[in-house]
Amino acid sequence: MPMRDTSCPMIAAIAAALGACLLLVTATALAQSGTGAGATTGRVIVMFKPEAKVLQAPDVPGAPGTARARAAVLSKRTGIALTAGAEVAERMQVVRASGIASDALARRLANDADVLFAVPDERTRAHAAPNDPLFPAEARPDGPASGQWYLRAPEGAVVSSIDVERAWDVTTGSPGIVVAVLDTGVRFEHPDLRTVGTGGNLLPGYDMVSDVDTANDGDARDADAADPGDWITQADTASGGPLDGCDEEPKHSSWHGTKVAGLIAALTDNGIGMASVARTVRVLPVRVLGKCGGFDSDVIAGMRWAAGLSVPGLPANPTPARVINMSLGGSGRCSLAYRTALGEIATTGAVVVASAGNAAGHAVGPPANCDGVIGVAALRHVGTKVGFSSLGPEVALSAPGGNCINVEAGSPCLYPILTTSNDGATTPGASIYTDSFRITVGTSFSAPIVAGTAALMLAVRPTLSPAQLRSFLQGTTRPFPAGSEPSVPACTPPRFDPAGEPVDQLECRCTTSTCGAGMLDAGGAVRAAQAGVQLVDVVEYYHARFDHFFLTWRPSEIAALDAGTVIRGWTRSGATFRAWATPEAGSSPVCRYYIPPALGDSHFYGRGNAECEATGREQPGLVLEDARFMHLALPSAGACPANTVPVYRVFSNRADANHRYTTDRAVRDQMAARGWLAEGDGPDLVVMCAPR
Ligand SMILES: [Ca+2]
Ligand SMILES: [Ca+2]
Ligand SMILES: [Ca+2]
Repeated sequence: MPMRDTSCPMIAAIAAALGACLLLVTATALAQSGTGAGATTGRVIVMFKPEAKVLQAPDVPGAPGTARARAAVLSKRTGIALTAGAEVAERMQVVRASGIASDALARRLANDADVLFAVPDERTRAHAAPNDPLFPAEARPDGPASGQWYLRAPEGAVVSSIDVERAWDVTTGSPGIVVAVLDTGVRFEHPDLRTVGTGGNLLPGYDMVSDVDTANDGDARDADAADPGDWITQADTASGGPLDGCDEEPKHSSWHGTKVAGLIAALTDNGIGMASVARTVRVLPVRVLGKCGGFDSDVIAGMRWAAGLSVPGLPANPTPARVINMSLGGSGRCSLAYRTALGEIATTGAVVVASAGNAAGHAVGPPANCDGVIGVAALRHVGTKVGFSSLGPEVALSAPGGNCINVEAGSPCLYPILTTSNDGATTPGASIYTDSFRITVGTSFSAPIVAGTAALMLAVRPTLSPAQLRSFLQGTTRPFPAGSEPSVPACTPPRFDPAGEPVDQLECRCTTSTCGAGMLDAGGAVRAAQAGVQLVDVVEYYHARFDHFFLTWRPSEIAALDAGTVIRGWTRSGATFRAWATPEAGSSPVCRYYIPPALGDSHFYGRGNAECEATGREQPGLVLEDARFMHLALPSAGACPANTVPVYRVFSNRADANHRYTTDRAVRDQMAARGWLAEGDGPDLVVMCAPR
């Protein structure tokens, strides 16, 4: 621990024993915590180091049992009367003490050489369901009585629901994560959406529709992404009309983008309307569709702009998206234009989610069939493929898409995807929610459920790459139900009749070659993201009086050093680099040794098992604090692997035995000019390699 670097040198002159030094530091910590109230009971979860001596503690008189024996040993060492609580894991247990608050007790125990960490044992509570009235199942005038069934936990016959409340136990999103919605634009005034400036989740976005007749807002591209309506009249599509050649019947405005945006980030737990998947993330509306849809060129320009790439003639996107939702598509193969754009977008780290299409079991079209895009097919509430959904090997996974149950005309749709909308038949009217009579079904609404989940995953771990997102989403899906309804056939890959026309496949039992890896499990996906690859920032501290450097990424150590109350004199040098907190492919553990006062009173970070073991063997006086303090890559003949940067190490060459680690070659050379010795391999003397 760094405190030995500071407090102990002064003590070391007086008290030869390291133990005395530790005792004094911890006593100081207790005094400063100021928690002596008699009624207080501290509860702390303690994790012991694998090599902890206390693990060998024999049963002590009056304290039989492993946990009690360990608590008794810790009591003796710390001078605090500890009682053992529940065991949590092999090396993890609860200890309690009266007269000290949990956080103060945790700080004291964390100083013990045997303790890997000690954290307050906080009281936890079940998350209440959000208070949005449309979320729960209940009878209501326009239905659906099933409410937002697709977000809740699977129950009874409803098996495809995504169980988002388990994800919300981990995160309710982050305003730092932006999801682009490439669609018809949005209605900014919807009370469950609203602009960021008025307390909502909608960013300004952009209107990318370049054809004025399609745009329906009187001009070509502009900065207003509001949806003016996409209704079509007979006159529009008549021969010689403005939309001649549009293969669509007259129709009312769809408010499609408003519906998609609500599923991702409608305001949640605000007492009105609906809940959304990703609750607090931002939606970037990029308008690419208007009357009769849109053109690939505007969609591709919109994708590129959304990801933060430059589009000629347009201002830069100030809020690049990490997730791009495209509830749209065409037919045929993924064009070279799409492939080129997707290749560029991949370099930005943005992930693209697209709906499989509503072609009744025909093949998936672009962009969902493009490499790297997460294509989403639609499920009925019972977990079968819903009739309208396209299918095929390009589908990554499936999510609810809404289904009505075969009901008579005029009777309510039972399982629609309820979301935000507008009641205007042509131009915008009042803000509404879709319901059992104004229904919302389609793969268009499966994709944003997946996109919202990806946004939650990024809120937990912003460093996730598109490949990792896909892997975690697919790897945590729930299997498709086997199905006991003999009238429902198994899905097959897209089929064609003798004339080469595609054959419809309506409701069918999903397989992994037709509906992707399985049914989205939002809770599982977010938990996987939380547990997965963990990059941490390693912060360098400097102590001017000792001319010592120290590194740590541990939040508790950073907090203590920054606060400067218990451990005085350390300031951030301003330098940081990244490390993996968990082992990754190609990484090696970095151990942390404490060099006791007699040998220098400092810390040493050894690279890989080889150097760590050699250090322990050759210098038995050193204390191995953590065999896997962090993980970095090793250079090969001084060269670092791709996507890593060199870490240089210099040695003070003084009795204090201090080392400094830096990714800055100039800093390394400055230290060398001061007489510190550079250590490492290759012509450039590289010791380790840090992830970018
Ligand atoms: Ca316009
Ligand atoms: Ca506009
Ligand atoms: Ca709401």
